[in-house]
Parts: sequence; structure tokens; C-alpha cells
Amino acid sequence: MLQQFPANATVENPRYGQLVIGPPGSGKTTYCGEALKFYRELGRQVCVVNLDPANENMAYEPVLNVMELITVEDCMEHLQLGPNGALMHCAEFLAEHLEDWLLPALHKLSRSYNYFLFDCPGQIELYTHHRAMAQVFERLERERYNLVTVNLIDSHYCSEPAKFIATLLMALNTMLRMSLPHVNVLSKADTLRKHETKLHFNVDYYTDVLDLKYLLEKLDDDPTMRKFQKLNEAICTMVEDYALVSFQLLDVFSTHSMLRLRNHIDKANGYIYKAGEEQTVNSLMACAVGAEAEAIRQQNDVQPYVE
Ligand SMILES: Nc1nc2c(ncn2[C@@H]2O[C@H](COP(=O)(O)OP(=O)(O)OP(=O)(O)O)[C@@H](O)[C@H]2O)c(=O)[nH]1
Ligand SMILES: [Mg+2]
Repeated sequence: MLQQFPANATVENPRYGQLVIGPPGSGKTTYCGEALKFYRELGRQVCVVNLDPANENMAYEPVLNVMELITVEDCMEHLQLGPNGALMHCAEFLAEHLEDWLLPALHKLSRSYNYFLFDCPGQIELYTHHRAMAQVFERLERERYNLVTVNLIDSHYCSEPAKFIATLLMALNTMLRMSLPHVNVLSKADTLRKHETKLHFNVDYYTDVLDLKYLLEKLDDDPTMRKFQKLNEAICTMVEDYALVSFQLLDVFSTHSMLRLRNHIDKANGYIYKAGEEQTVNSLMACAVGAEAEAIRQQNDVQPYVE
């Protein structure tokens, strides 16, 4: 049941959170590390919380680390589970220890920080089927964290029509299950130059998820895929009917790219209404309504990544 929140109530120091999710290797940990430095430079009271119990190589210093509660390695050893089962167990364990571990620790940290980057595990089932991570996110939302899920997906998935259709389905499924403000990101956009010869369409076809019938036609070139024509058609129709999925491009090592993604994320989690970073009303408004001519958007978003 929804908690009643009086219309005249004010939140003293609102807290914001990015839940950084996405398939294995899509760049979540790298993004958290770079975003930490980048947001700090913008003057935000930002920190990273590691929620990935198998995160061995963090390029940042987390203020809170789930590996102090439980690790995949320990689960595998003591419960004789495989790596995937162990990760599921860890997620359930975290969900069971929200009240006595995660929330009190975050509460303490809230004295020093109001912007949290949550580096989440990479097993995709945790966001498309399993309940535990959704429970964690719901609980944080009830604690009035202004959350946004940032779903990183390797832009390599644009290189084959079948892979891109699977990506669309996964992104839609995650958006519907998490029911939070959501930004889908094609990560490693700098590598698009490499895949570009393999792309059947311009990059904006993929980012804006334009008419998918052209993508379906490309599937006919592949005899295996032709067998699944009706299934792919049904998936594409569903994605188009919901009209929810689109993508932002990200090259995590480019300040310009990080800035553009920040603008989208600030709109999604409402940070724009608080930020002291925007110095003028005009820049705030431009960010809020996304008032940007298509030609300029093309120039800024797409051209850096294609010849
Ligand atoms: N070229 C390029 N490489 C990137 C970018 N972002 C991440 N990578 C690389 O992608 C690889 C995987 O990055 P991680 O940050 O470990 O990915 P992850 O999603 O945290 O992986 P898991 O936690 O194992 O699921 C690393 O070698 C990164 O250097 C990017 O924007 N461009
Ligand atoms: Mg990681």
C-alpha cells in the first residue's frame, strides 16, 4: 500500500540513486568509477555502493560493500552452489538483510552523501525473472530515495538483428518489472566505429528504436532465423506497442558523453529540480524539456561514433 505523504511536506535533503544494472561485462563497474569522479567534479555529494557480491576488481573505493555481508565465492564453497545459483542466493540474502544491514548503513552514510551509485550484479535473470533485486529497489524507493535504473547494454548488440531484438525484449522486460524511472544505455559507444561496417542501419535507428519491420526483413537473410520469423515479429510488435524502449549512447571515457547521459538521468530521477550545477534558468529548462533540434542531437549523440 502507498504511504500517505502530506501535500505540504518538504524533504530536507532528498537522496538520489542510480541503480546501475545490465548484462555481464556491459561496463557497470567502469561506469560507476568514472561517474563517481565526474559527479564529484560537479560538486555532488556522491558515493558508490557495491551490491555485486562477485565484484573483485573495483576501480573505485566503495563506501559500502555487499561483499562484507556475503560473497559468491563463499556461497559456492559452503553451499556447494554453482556461480549462478550462488549469485541468486546472495541476492536473496541481501533482500533478507535490508532492515538490519543495507538500510541502517545507508542511513548513516546519508549524513555525508545524498547521491548514491549502486553497482549491481550482472546476471540478467536478477532483473527479468527473480524477485530479490526488485525487492531491494522497492524498499529503497519506500525509503524515499529518488531512484533511476541505468541499464547498460554493450553496443556490440546492435551488430546483429537477432541480438538487437533480444536486447529490446530484455530491456522492455526489465523496465516493466522494475517499474522505476529508467534509462537504457548502449555502452562502449566508442567501439561502434568498429562494428559500424556490420550495422545495417544508422546508429539512430538503434537508439530511437525506429520502424522494426526493417530489422525483421534483415532476419530473412539468415536461414536459422527465418524459422523464428513469427516469434520475432510478435516480439517486435510488442516492443513497438509499448513504445517505451529507446537508448542513450555512452563512451564512459568521454566527458561530453558522460555529460549528455547525466542530463538524461537528471531528468529521470528529478535531480534537475534540485541541482545547483545549472547556472541559468535557460540551461535548466533545456535540460528539463530536452529542447534540442534533431540536427544538433544527431551531431552530438551520433556523429562522434560514426565515420
Ligand atoms: N571501449 C570501452 N570499453 C569499456 C567501456 N566501458 C567499459 N569498458 C570495458 O568493458 C570491460 C568490462 O567492464 P566492467 O565495468 O567490468 O563491466 P561490468 O558490467 O561491471 O561487468 P560484470 O560486473 O562482470 O557484469 C572492461 O574491460 C572495461 O574497460 C567504454 O565505454 N568503452
Ligand atoms: Mg562489475
